[in-house]
Amino acid sequence: MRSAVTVCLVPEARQGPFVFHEGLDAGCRAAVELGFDGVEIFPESAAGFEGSGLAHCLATHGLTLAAVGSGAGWVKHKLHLCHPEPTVRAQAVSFVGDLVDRAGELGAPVIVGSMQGRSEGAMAREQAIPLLVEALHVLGDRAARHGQVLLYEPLNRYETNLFNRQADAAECIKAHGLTTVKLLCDLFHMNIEEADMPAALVGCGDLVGHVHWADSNRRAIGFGHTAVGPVVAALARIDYHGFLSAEVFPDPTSLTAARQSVESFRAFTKG
Ligand code: LER
Ligand code: MN
Repeated sequence: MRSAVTVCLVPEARQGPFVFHEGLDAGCRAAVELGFDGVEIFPESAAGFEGSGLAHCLATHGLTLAAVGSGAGWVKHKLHLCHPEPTVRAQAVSFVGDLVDRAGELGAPVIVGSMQGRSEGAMAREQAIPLLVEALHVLGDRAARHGQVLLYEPLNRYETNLFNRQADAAECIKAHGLTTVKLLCDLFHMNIEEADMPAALVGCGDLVGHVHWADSNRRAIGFGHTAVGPVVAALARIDYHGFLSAEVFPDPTSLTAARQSVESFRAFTKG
């Protein structure tokens, strides 16, 4: 397993669960100094991302791009994939799709987390799920053109009413032949929704494509009360070799959260 840390490039997400907020170069430099293997970037859009000098920055620092978040489409533009308005849904697919292409060129997968949206108003959940599935097909196929998967992230009940538990999302992925989609298992969301986090991970098996390395209170692992040993043992049991990516609040500071994240990564993975 490999370690990663989040770098947020979106000022509107300053209060969000991301470790570094001081720009790409500062985030990459800190990640390297602390010994992370990779960074997970939360960019404003594909366009901003393209001009950000990310490829150069990664090469300079010898870092891997672990994944790219697409949530700015929601945070900045209120787009999502299950919106009642077809034009807004199309804009959401286009926003994520452009990121899939840019991230794909850099060898990384894109995350559909907040951009999945939720069913509300006249949009019943039974209508929203097929819209989500259709979008995952389109975006997953686009990722596959770059040799990547698309990462779908079940969120806790306060953020979506589409899929909250890993097993339900896995069932949907299998039932609809979404072969280019894998799960992002965020330990913060799982702590809220799963009865047994290790069992949930084992149940997903090779559908686990990425992990958000966050404690029960969304602080760095070790600053909350999740029993992480059995979680990491479950990941080892399913032969997970992907990233444990720290998507946590910069609490008490970015540096302390980052250091705690990488130290807990080493302690639990013996990495
Ligand atoms: C949102 O709560 C989250 O976990 C993010 O990774 C979604 O983009
Ligand atoms: Mn997450």
